[in-house]
Amino acid sequence: MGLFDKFKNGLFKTAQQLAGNLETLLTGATQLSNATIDELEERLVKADVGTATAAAIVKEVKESVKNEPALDNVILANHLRKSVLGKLSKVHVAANLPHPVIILLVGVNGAGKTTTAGKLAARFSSEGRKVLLAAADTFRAAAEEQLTEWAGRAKVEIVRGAHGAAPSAVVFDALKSGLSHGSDCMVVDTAGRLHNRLNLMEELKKIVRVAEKAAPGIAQEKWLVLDANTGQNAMNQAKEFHKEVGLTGLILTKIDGTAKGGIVVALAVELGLPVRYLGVGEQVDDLIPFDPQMFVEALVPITAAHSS
Ligand SMILES: Nc1nc2c(ncn2[C@@H]2O[C@H](COP(=O)(O)OP(=O)(O)OP(=O)(O)O)[C@@H](O)[C@H]2O)c(=O)[nH]1
Ligand SMILES: [Mg+2]
Repeated sequence: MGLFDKFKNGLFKTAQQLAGNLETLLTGATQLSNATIDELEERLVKADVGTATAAAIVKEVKESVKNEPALDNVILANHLRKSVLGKLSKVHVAANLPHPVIILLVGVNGAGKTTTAGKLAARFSSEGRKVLLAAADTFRAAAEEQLTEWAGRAKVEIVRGAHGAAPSAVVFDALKSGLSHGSDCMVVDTAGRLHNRLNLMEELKKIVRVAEKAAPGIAQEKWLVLDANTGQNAMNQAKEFHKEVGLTGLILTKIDGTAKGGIVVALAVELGLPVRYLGVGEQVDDLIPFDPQMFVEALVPITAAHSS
């Protein structure tokens, strides 16, 4: 399946809810009425774009369609795409990462960290990198087993600690071992933690410090893994994690199962953090590098808007 099809499939539910029916929005009118504007804003909010960002988008669309002599669904869809794209492009960064790089995956319980660690390992390995997985979720024995299975699937090395070992100690050993064996991409899976649990956030900060000590001068990415179904609480999670460890990116998982994929836009705009990847399923290749252009094209499908 091509990359754009993955965006389309992953965002299908959100697109249906947001724009799948643009023709019912315009109902043959060639101008945007206030009622239509309100309806568009409501759809954006329902897709979890967030009230402030939704308001900003409709304001822009309203302005930009003013000069259209004969508005139709296709033109409206294009203006909507352009507005969302403008916002996403501002915070987007290119996907290439330095060699070597450490990627720390953090987030609340069940967000998809371990699955994402496995998918990333497979992706980077297929790109020719020497990848190492670090099993720093020592909280549950099953977590290490789960990551070990992913290491097998991705055919990459894994470093695990003794059960109950301090996660920062596992990270230290893993990074030291990775660097001495020439790994150029070390992906660290951490235990799920609630953003408001102080002791767990302290533990995370310690992991970051220890990683800096074990691999001084090596680029460290800190990506927050978020379940796209979380709703606006995702914003609180992201703000807290960002405040504590200084995030460098976001990964939104389970996009495939939600009609609320607009949260991607809300997070990028309100936090100014780049979205790195989207998780669109449970299989190893169900992780797509974020591309703002493909994202908006999948989010606001033109074909669906054609039929009026
Ligand atoms: N549909 C879908 N399911 C996903 C995706 N990513 C992860 N999952 C599923 O979500 C569940 C939780 O994933 P994990 O990777 O174990 O989450 P975690 O953040 O490591 O969880 P803890 O370690 O318990 O905090 C699993 O059943 C995954 O298969 C995705 O992009 N799409
Ligand atoms: Mg996990």
